[in-house]
Amino acid sequence: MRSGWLDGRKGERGSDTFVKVCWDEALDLIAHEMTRVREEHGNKAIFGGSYGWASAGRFHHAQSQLKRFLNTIGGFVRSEGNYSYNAALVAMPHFVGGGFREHVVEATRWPVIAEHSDLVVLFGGLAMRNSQICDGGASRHRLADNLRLCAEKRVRFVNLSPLRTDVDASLKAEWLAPRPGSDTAIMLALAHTLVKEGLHDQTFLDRYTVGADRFIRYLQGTADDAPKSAEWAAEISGLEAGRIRALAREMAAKRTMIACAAGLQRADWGEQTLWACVSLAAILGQIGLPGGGYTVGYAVNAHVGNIARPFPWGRLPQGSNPIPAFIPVAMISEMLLNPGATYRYSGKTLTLPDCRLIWWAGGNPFHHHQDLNRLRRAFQRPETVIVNEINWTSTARHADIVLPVAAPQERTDFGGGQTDNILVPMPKAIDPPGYARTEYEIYADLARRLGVEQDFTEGRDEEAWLRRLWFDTQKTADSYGIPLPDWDAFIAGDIIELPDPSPAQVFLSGFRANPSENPRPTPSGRIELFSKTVASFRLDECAGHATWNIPHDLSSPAAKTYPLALVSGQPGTRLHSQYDNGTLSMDGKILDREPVLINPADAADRHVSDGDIVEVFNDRGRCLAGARVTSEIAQGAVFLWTGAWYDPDFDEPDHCDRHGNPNVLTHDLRTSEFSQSPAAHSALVEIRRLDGTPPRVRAHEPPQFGEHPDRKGPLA
Ligand SMILES: Nc1nc2c(c(=O)[nH]1)N[C@H]1C(S)=C(S)[C@@H](COP(=O)(O)OP(=O)(O)OC[C@H]3O[C@@H](n4cnc5c(=O)[nH]c(N)nc54)[C@H](O)[C@@H]3O)O[C@H]1N2
Ligand SMILES: Nc1nc2c(c(=O)[nH]1)N[C@H]1C(S)=C(S)[C@@H](COP(=O)(O)OP(=O)(O)OC[C@H]3O[C@@H](n4cnc5c(=O)[nH]c(N)nc54)[C@H](O)[C@@H]3O)O[C@H]1N2
Ligand SMILES: [Mo]
Repeated sequence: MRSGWLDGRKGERGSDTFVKVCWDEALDLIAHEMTRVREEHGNKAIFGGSYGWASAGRFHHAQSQLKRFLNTIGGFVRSEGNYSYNAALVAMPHFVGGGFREHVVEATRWPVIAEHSDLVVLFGGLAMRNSQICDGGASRHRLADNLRLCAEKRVRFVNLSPLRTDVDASLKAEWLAPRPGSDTAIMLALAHTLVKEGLHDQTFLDRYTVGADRFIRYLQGTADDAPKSAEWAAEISGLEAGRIRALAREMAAKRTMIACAAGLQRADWGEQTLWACVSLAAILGQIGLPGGGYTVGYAVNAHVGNIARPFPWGRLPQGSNPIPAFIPVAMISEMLLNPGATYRYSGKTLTLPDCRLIWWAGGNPFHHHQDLNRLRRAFQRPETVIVNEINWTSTARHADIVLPVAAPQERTDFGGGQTDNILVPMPKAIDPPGYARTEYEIYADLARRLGVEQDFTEGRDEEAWLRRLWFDTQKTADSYGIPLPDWDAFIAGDIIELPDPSPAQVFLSGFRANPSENPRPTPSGRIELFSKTVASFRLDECAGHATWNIPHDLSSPAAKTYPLALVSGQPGTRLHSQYDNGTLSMDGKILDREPVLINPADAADRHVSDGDIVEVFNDRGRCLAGARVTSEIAQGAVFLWTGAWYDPDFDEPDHCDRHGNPNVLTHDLRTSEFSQSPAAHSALVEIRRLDGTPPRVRAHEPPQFGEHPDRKGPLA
């Protein structure tokens, strides 16, 4: 427990000392505090959004356990969406219709691309490092094999990305490096060229879309006198106009797949990039054809375009949440700093809830959220912060109560990735070390103190729950004609591989074959290049069709002071911040700092050499990182991986992060009022060589426990 919380001191989260207390005392205090908050403010003052990836396992999944517990005591304020593709979740239903998660699951398979595509145009590359994982588990890595098929068939790849290595070398992709954040302009210019040269597919537009005329008028610049021509986009992106025009012609002449990385919508006006991508694909007219059309999110995990889950796995019932209040997931700082304020989201005007108690399990907001210095200020506001962790992360450091919980190796469970076809027995390998307990046990004990034990446990211990979840899985499998062994045989045995339900899937082929029988779930039943619904939102920066806007940092006066575009993608050596303290991640660091990739020309301008420690900074914050000078990164851009544990130096006025977490530099303005999504990829920075000895990185050090005069009881 944080010493200051026990003494009623606020304002010191992140820098305070901790004391050890025994489980009984901790749970008594939590029960007392939860009762107080609920009596004084109601359950609507408890925030249990608790975003994060946690670990694999169908039963012990951290968020599911927390949400079930909080629902048992009357509900909580939740969060909606994710950090991965939130703009797509909110915006794409308006112009393509349907949930975005299904889009990813229904993506055209790579073997189909190998067979039918001539050209794959990759906006944001196809990062092999990102395809190592999936939520809930990735059992086999299939992308490399599937790309080998593409190489054998001589499919041509064009990689538009700040990083050459965003595409596997075996594909021999042509590398174009537009300025980060300029993709929407390039997509619009490709569409403009197609229309101008009569290469667009009017039959497709007439049959499958609405609003093409409005969009085409925007492309032609009828209203704003700014044709979205190749020259116009060349100015914005730094690509040559001739190259953009030639690419448009090539796309029209060949069977072309347009692939947009999810990362591109994690940026200012990310919704517009998606809409521009869909609109460009519609104008090209190949949507629904084998190897043609578009996909958003290849390489967002191991499975997109590679495999799917044959049927849904059993899951822990979470109960129901009677509290209607929620926040879009990336509005966490906004909520804590401005309770009661109104904001726009998906066409609605909503109010930020007033949360007094935060409980976080299975996520690391002090890694994942943008503008960490702002998040630090926001985290001083609530009355109590509880964090369950298996590691002493920066989020644990910012809590009042840290509950040490069992890791996946320390509990029995079974694994099944959200989009995987393999079920994995996960028998416990060792007992939880130290005083750690499973989250289920903790909530069950707390539920007893709050008088709802039976509601939470339903009379089951962990093993009884596992048998029940496996039984549910078996029953569903049965209805698909797939026999599964019983629990005892499964947990003692090997993984179970199930058949791929849709190996030759082509995205939107049903819609193309018969649009009246398979209409899109949009108001018109078609793909909407102009949406009356979105136009009715009256957003300044979106007139109801894909629109180009200048990113915030670029249009600010500080753009001259901070000329380098910061890209902060996912790390190849870990999952986000998980196991940053492990050897694989540590081996990739430079003098214990996260590497920042910088082009030789940019490095020379700043007298930076490979291996130097540098300061990366802007008006929002500063961090230290290790310079990796490489021509794999475009000039004008720098790449700092996410996930180095945030390590603020409180002796420095700007709380410089000693370790290299990009989120001290990113902004928290979000994509736009359309979807309020995280916009991590839109930040400008400057870099200078650090003179003098860099301070020691302390992020991975365990806590130093202080003495607390009132708490000398034995640990139990
Ligand atoms: N700048 C920038 N920021 C980004 C992104 C970006 O592109 N750029 N990407 C964003 C994206 S897409 C995402 S998804 C987020 C990821 O953000 P997070 O999902 O928050 O990141 P993780 O490091 O996976 O955090 C999971 C935490 O859960 C803990 N944990 C693991 N298992 C358990 C368990 O069983 N119980 C409990 N209680 N805890 C457990 C781990 O120790 C770890 O601290 O980051 C986002 N942040
Ligand atoms: N090893 C590993 N794999 C992971 C994760 C991890 O932490 N570790 N995290 C997983 C998660 S939760 C997610 S959501 C996915 C994310 O998957 P993505 O969203 O696809 O990944 P990012 O790394 O954010 O971005 C992909 C690439 O886009 C490029 N890019 C960035 N900005 C721009 C731009 O403005 N224009 C263009 N053209 N390109 C740009 C970058 O070079 C980057 O490599 O990855 C998943 N895979
Ligand atoms: Mo993500």
